[in-house]
Order: sequence, then structure tokens, then C-alpha cells
Amino acid sequence: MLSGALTVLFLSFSAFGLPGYRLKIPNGINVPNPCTNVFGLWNGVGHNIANGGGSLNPFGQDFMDANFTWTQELCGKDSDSDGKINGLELGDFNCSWFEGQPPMGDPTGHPGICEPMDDPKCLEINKDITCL
Ligand SMILES: [Ca+2]
Repeated sequence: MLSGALTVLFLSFSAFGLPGYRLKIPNGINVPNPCTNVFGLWNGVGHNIANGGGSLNPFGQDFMDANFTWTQELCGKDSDSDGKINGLELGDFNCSWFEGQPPMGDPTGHPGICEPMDDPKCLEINKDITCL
């Protein structure tokens, strides 16, 4: 139990902010920051904070569950429950991308943050998201 918790902690702090993981999803190095008061990119795509580290957002959890692999299932899932599947948010519109390929299009949102963030349905979903 303790080692499992430590593994999760280790993965949480080490995995998602690294460029190697960002290259394993389409447009992983180009995911927009949906916080209205912050410009730029959300580099820790799987995390609740833009620079990575700490706890995982729903997409980060699903990505970990998929063994850090962009699968058709992960592409077709709406991790953040905002009505847009992960593939649509990350510019892989027909879920055909694989590592090393250029993405089909530009990202349209963040796969782990419910958008628009001020939508009432998103407030509870995004309760652990930190805008800095
Ligand atoms: Ca989203």
C-alpha cells in the first residue's frame, strides 16, 4: 500500500511535465492555458498546475491508466467531461495520430480542464485546477 502510494507520488511529480511525455500525445508541447487571466501554454498537460508537478488532472489520470500511450480509447474519451473528446481538444480529430507524426490540426482546448472554465458545470470538475 505504501509503495503504491509512493509510486503514484513519484509519477505525479516526475512524469507529466517532462518533454518525453508531452511528445507522446498530439500537440503535447502546444496545449493552451485555459485560465482567463494567464497567457501561454499548459506544459504539465496531465497536471492540475500549468508547470507540472503535484496532483494529476483527469486527463493525466487517464493517460497514466493507458500506460502513457495515446490510444484510440484515450483519444475518444472526454477526460474532463466538457463535451469535447481528448482527440478533438488535442487536434487529432479522427484519432489516427501516433508518436512522431505531425498532428492533424491545432489543439482546440485542454484535455484535462473543463472549458469554458466559468461554465457552472465546470466549477466542480476543475476544483483542483490552479491558475497561476
Ligand atoms: Ca477541455
